[in-house]
Amino acid sequence: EQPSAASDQLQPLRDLYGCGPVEITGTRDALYERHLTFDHVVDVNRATDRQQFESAARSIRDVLSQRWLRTEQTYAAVNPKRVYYLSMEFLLGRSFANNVMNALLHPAVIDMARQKGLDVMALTEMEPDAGLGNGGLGRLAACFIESMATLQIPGMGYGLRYEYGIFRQSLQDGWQVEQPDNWLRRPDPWEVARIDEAVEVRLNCSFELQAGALKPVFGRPSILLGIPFDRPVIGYGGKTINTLRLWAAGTPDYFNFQRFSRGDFVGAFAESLGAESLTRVLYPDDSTSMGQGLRFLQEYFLVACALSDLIRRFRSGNSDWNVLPEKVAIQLNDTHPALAVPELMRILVDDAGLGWDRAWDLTQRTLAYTNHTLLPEALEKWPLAWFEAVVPRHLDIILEINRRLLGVVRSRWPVNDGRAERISLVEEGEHRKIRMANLAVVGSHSTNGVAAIHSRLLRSTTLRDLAELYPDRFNNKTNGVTPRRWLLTCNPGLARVISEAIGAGWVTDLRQLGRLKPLAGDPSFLDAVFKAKREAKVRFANWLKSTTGEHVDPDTMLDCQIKRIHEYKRQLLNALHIVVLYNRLRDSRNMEFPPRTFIFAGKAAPAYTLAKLIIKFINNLAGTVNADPAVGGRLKVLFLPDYRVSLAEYLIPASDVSEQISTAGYEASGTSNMKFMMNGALTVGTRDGATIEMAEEAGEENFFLFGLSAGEVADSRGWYDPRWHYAHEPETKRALDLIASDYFSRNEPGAFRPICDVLLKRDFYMHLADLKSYGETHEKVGRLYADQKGWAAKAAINIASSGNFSSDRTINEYAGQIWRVTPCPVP
Ligand code: T68
Repeated sequence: EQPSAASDQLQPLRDLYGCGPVEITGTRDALYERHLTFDHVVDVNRATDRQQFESAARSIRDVLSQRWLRTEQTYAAVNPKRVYYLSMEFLLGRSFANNVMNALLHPAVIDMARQKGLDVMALTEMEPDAGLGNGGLGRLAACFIESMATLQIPGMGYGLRYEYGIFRQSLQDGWQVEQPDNWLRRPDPWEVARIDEAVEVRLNCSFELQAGALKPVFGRPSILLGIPFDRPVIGYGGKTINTLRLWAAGTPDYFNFQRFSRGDFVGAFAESLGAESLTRVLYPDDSTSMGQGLRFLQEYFLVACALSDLIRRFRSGNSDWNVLPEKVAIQLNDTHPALAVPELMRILVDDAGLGWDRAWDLTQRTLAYTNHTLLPEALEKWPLAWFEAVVPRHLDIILEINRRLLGVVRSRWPVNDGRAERISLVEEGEHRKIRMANLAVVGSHSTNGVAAIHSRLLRSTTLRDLAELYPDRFNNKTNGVTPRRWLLTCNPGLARVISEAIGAGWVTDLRQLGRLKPLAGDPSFLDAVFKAKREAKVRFANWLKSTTGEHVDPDTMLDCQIKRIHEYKRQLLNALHIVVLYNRLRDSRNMEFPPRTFIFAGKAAPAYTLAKLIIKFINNLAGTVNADPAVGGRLKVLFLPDYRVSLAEYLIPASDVSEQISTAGYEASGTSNMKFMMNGALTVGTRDGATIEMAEEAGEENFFLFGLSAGEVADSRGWYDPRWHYAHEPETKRALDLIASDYFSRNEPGAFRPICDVLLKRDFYMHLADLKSYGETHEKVGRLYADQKGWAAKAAINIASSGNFSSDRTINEYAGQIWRVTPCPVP
């Protein structure tokens, strides 16, 4: 049942394995059964879905093992420049379908499933999401390592092997409830533990468990073990298989031998248990730096493990320290791994014995930094006292960097206008702090933002003084997403329509989607696009029904806002507009109105009280609207619990409308915006992040842009008054009055008071300023949706214009302009 284009895609597989060392045909069935029999010791016919999944995944890994080995052997032999992507988060989601697809084993798996009567869908549902990230930043890291493998770039990801990923969200009475995500409860079939490659991390403190919590004990030096767990990262076509190396904290055997031999058996264990909890859990905050000591330790642990590992690899192929920047590029995903600056300096000065200037030059030329936010509350600043307690040598190094830095600044700008204080790595005050963003900019050769507007604002506002000091360092790399996961695998119907029209080359060269543009006037193509959308909607509706019991009508317009819950992302603007629509529908029963389903999904940081109240509000709104007969099924609101990668993979292909409505100037880039565009949704959005560039590609006439620009937001800060809108816009007033009247909180009087207060007293994110134009834009959306052909044509133009937003394009830019690495094909 594969289209001819897809069977062409098999040719590389035949080339690869046909005469290679792995004989797939004939042995692959045996692989699967062997795993059931020998790993699980279970009758093949009585295996559970989970056992089937584990065995299938293990047999896929078996097929890939030699290629994975060969990749590393090739790098070791060729000694190319390598890239290391350091990130506290890799939001991988599930791996099964994508590994099968990228290895081109799709037909083989379908074949085998048919023979053995396996339900591949049921089997893939057995894999838990690897939720090792909060949102965009972590998912970007996952897309980037996939693109590096596809582009045959010698790249490696370094992260932490959290035992618990992002919490699982459920709803109780409309409120978010967090549950631990014990994703490793059952063995993960993809990972390989490499105990032999463990590294030591030296700290000036040790750990103790006090009342179940990890507490550092200062002044007592200790050694931790970093144990690497490797996961294969399969490039499309299966030629290159790179590695994602995740570190788990452990204790060396000899760790507390003395205490142990003194007879304090239990005490010795308590300490080792303490150390091991370092990588227990991912911090669930995506937009504030919570300033937790344990997080600081996690960040240092990642940096120390990664640098020790990559320097060991570098030394095994190179004897001259001076070639470090020609052989190694290290990308810092936000400031979270910014301790790499003093750590690399420490290695070069203390361990390698280089002089300061030499070490500093090598450090800067090796490191590069990506910024992901303009929100001041997200910028990391760590107490100087913690450096002193945990990594005192690193503090010395940072202070020496700062002394030299301020010398340069003062000689260039002799007039004291506060510039040196702003640039300083140290924020003065009662509790002195180290500014991690300043450290990252100063200690690297490149600082990039993640969309054009974001990079511009970084230069002109947040990092202005540093940009004036180092103008050549600042650059932009607009984000992208991998089309393998976010189109080919998650939307097979649309992928087939595209491949039938222009061939399958788009899978690794997304720009080719541009060739669809002339087809936006071709009725048979538009019909095929429409059918693929309808098919994806039915698939999503069935999946939702079977997993949550919730009903979605595929004949309604699916309008989605799925992302972390945050004031700046303005889920409240969407909700207010729904209240406006609700009021209109109650007023007139025979208003022209295409039936709409508004879908929300997203997690709130557990300590972000207002974000949690926003979730509660959306759920109460849904309860009222969905039950009101006056609405007559024309409006439905759903908040889907536990937003995660695998949910997005079902929902995005099914969506008609993508909500990208952040206050202009606050969303660094956005990446779900790109996924929706590739899957043929139309965007309702502000001129923010990468949405601006997407609209430029598609033409504004094919986008629904509205609201204040970033400049207008900044300019109106001084005089903006939300009450003006309340007083002058009747629908705005009516919506807010309805909320304040407890109409949506009859059993919880006053529950939404804080929301009304936020909107009417300050409205920092300017919801009310944009509500009117948002509503007008949605009226245009409704009118176009009634015209099925007109809608399909715009959807097709959007798909055809999304080619720039592949992470392959982004990675090519990083590789050429920042890392200066070239592909290293594996023979
Ligand atoms: C996101 N940032 C940006 N941060 O909000 C988004 N932060 O605009 C952008 O597209 C994306 O990064 C990729 O560049 C985040 O996702 C975090 O998740 C985060 C996590 C911990 C601490 C701070």
